[in-house]
This record gives sequence, C-alpha cells and structure tokens, in this order.
Amino acid sequence: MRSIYALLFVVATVACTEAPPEPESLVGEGGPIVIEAESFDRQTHTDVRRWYVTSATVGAPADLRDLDPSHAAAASGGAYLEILPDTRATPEEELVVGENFINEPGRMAVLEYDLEFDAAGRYYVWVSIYSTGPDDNGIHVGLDGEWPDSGQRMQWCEGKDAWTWASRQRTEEEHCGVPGLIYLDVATPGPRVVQFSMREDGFEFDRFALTIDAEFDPAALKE
Ligand SMILES: [Ca+2]
Ligand SMILES: [Ca+2]
Ligand SMILES: [Ca+2]
Repeated sequence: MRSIYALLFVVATVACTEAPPEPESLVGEGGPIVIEAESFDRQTHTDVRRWYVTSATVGAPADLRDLDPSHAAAASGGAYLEILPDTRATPEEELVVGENFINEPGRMAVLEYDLEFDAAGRYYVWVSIYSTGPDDNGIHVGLDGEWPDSGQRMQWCEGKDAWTWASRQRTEEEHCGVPGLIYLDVATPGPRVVQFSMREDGFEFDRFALTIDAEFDPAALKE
C-alpha cells in the first residue's frame, strides 16, 4: 500500500508542477488590447481552407493559389495570416459557396484565441487586414463557439493595398459596412475563446483589437 501512496504522491507532484497553460492575454477595462493574428492558439474546420502564416522567413505552400506578393514587411510583428488557396481573387471568377466563400460563420477556417477577460462588458472588435480587391475582405467573429449577429460579415472597402483597421458590418443596405455593429458581449469575467472564421478566401489578417470604448479610434495604436 505504501508504494501506491508513493506513486500517487509522485503523480500528484507532477500534476502540480504542470500547471494548466495560462491564457496569454488579459482583456479588461484598462483600454484596448491588441492581439497579433499569428499568435492564435488553434485552428479548426481546415479541410477546404486554412490559415497560413506569412513572414520574412515563412510562407504558405507555393502550390496554393495566391496572386499577390507577401505583405509581411509592413505587417505588425512582421507576420500575418492568410486563408489559402484564393480561388476567387476577382469578381469574374466563380463564387463557390463552401469553397471560396461562406456567408455562414463558424463553418470554415476557424481561428481560436484563448483570452482572459477580467471584466464583463460589450467588447467592440477591430481588425487590421490587407485587401487588394472585393473578394478578400470579409470575415466573421465569434465567442466560445457562438456566432452572434453582431460578429457576422465584418467588411472593408476603404484602404486597399495597405494594412487597414476597420470595425464595420456588411448589411443589406450598406455593402461597405456600418460602423459600431461589430462586438462581442462578455457576460461574466473569466477565460473565453475569441474566434474568427472565413467569409472570403485570400483574407489577410494582421491583428485585432478588443475595446469597451465605442468611440475607439485605431489611429491611437499607431506609433
Ligand atoms: Ca493574397
Ligand atoms: Ca478570395
Ligand atoms: Ca501580425
């Protein structure tokens, strides 16, 4: 019996020394938090499209279609993510739902970020992307496996050919998106999983910001 207790002690000791991983980022009332897209914790739903890191030293597999060059040099942290292959790079190319486009969130190329929220609240979501056309500028955002209306169809029209912050939701009436409609409601403090999923392939994702400030101006983030 003693040896069993000894073994249990060893197991318990090992278990205690291997503490569960701490969420890397704390989101609270102290102002916006900015997360690099490439620091994601997991991705799922990758059978048709997935996110690839591009940096000065890393690139997506060369056989995946991508018509434009790397934009890593001007990306924050020197790296970004892109959904590839990009089989609809122009409006003339066929739109294939479930392949190069998906209006339903949480179905394709889902990124996950483990974050710790130290305050409940409504968190507005801003994302910096690099878009070169009208078919690489849509994404969805969700929380803990839920995809609320307020996280669907983030859209960018202005700021082509440059890394550009926006927080706008595409609507029936305004295809370029309405500001102030993209947010996640966090009911209680604690660990949460913030998720992004594909709407259009070829989407280039540098970083995102969460803020309780409805008047947030991303210009404040520029050094
Ligand atoms: Ca591209
Ligand atoms: Ca595309
Ligand atoms: Ca980045």
